[in-house]
Amino acid sequence: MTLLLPLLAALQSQPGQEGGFWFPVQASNHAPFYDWVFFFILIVSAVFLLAITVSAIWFLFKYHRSRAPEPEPSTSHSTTIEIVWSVIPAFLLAYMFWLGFVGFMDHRTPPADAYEIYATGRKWSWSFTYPNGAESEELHVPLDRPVKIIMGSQDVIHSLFIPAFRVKQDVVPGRYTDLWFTATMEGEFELYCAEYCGKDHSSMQSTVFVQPEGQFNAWAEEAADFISKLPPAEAGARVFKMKGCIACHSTDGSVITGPSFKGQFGTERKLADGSTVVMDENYIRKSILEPNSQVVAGFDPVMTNFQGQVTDDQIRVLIEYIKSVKE
Ligand code: HEC
Ligand SMILES: [Cu+2]
Repeated sequence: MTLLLPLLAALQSQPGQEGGFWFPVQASNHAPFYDWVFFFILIVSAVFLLAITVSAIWFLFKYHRSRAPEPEPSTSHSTTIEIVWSVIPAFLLAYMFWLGFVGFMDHRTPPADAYEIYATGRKWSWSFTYPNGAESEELHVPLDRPVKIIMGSQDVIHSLFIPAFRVKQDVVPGRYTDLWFTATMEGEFELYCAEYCGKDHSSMQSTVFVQPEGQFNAWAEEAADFISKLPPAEAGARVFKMKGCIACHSTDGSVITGPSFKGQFGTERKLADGSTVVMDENYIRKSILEPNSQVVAGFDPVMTNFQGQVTDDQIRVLIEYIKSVKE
């Protein structure tokens, strides 16, 4: 063990460092313990692998038939060796199980006073909702305070993964899952979807911002009522990003999964059922709340259903934003 500890320390990333040989920075309460368990199991396994392989190869030569053509029939066994090689690994395995069990229980049990944030996964973006009603497409959390993320999906299975915090949990439609952590380092960290969820899965990334509690609260306050503070079209641009419309609709004329909105307001379009309709306020509202009721010709009916996911105020500023993207 005394030999292993310096080796463990060298492989692990240390607090305040840019990350270790294999892992990113340890930026949450979970990270140091999980990394330690990982490397402990890895090194113990490597030691046994080496010992077993080397002795197997050595015995291959030592007991080759050419050297001992007539094996001693009296060769029996050694009780001492058998006990040693059963009891020591048994204790090691029990210890590994114990580490895993303690870590798992801790991982599954958020502190009762944790700050709660709702996360929504959908093709192909994230949305986070805070207790004061603020919403953002990036995750903002206070430093040194337990945070519980309660997660749901609007469509398929996603998975929320923050490598620097060592947390990952599936996000499943029709039920809530959760995870918790205490961010222990100020800064920006990467956040990914870790479950293949369709065409643009690889762009379903975001950022975690960790700020001291005061700064975090100021941010949350500002984010909660930007709709009443900004001009409608500007507020709409933020809602457009926040709700993930931007993953499927461009405003520069390029077609992604859905039509672009550049210069579209007030123009006519053909629907898949052969009828035509003018893009006005009611059409946009209906497109958001019942996307499959009027499918634009030439597109697949794959738009997320935003019924219950956007407020009237948000729809109002979205309409103003779509009006504002002209040629
Ligand atoms: C998963 C991809 C996806 C997302 C996310 C998405 N849409 Fe769509 N949207 C589509 C597709 C595909 C169509 C065309 C087919 C149809 O009409 O249903 C469409 C059609 C529309 C239309 C009609 C466009 C036209 O030219 O007639 C509007 C308006 C619209 N979406 C608004 C929104 C808004 C607002 C959001 C965000 C709240 C959003 N969409 C999010 C895929 C998406
Ligand atoms: Cu995803």
